[in-house]
Amino acid sequence: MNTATKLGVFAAGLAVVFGGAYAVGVTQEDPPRGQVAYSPEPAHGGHAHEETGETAPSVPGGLQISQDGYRLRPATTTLEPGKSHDFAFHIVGPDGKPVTGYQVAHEKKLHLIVAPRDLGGFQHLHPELAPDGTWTIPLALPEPGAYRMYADFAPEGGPALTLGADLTAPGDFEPDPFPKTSRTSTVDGYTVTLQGEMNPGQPSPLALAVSRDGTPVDPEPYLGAQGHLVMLRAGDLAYLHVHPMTGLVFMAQAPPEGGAYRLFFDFKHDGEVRTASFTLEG
Ligand SMILES: [Cu+2]
Repeated sequence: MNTATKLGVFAAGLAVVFGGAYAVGVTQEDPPRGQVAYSPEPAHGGHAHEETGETAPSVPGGLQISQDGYRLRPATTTLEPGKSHDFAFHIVGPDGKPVTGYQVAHEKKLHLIVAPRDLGGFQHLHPELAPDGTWTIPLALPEPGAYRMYADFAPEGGPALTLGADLTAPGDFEPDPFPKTSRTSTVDGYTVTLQGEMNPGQPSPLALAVSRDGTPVDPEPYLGAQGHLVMLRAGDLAYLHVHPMTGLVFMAQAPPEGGAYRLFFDFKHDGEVRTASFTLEG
């Protein structure tokens, strides 16, 4: 699909969702890392064959600990629950050495996401990079259980990748059931609603709205947009990329096979970042 077609699909999708109100005058924001603002293949590891119109089977991000010559190497994967640890990891490059040069995307060189495998929680962190390529961050796994960490980054001169690894907080735990479909989330007195459908295999515009005490709230700029949306798939915790479009509209791409997804929306207001969460199927 060429870019014009993609934009057409995007505009059509918005027209369906928003009754045409947004279909005119939508502009794409400057895409990070020089990629198109929306691409039908996963930005992380997918290989589209534009010249033939065929798309090879692609794997979403976050499912592999190594890919395209790069390997995620946590210094430890077992953390005592409920306690802050100085968590460290490396990204090892094709030369076998820790990567020290990274491209900036969404204002950071690397985004670290940590979520329990039942998706009943979410942390979005920005570790510090030492000159030798060591990433460090204080990290607490709140409760006993199995967790997934995601490193979302692009090395200088390399591909955008999301590598994933399991972390464990030892102890007895009861997994939470996967939350039912929900489009409204409340956090610290804020109500966040999500509009839009997850269309399998199609670019799916999703629009968020934030309010407090019934009054709309305009989130402050955060990570180069009006918020940051992450989508994790139920069942395997695939990390599915979502691109900011304009304002509080994001473009998600759900795999054609369908599935259930947990979405985590970070927004900033009164100087503090909060996370709203939703479940969508499609
Ligand atoms: Cu981040």
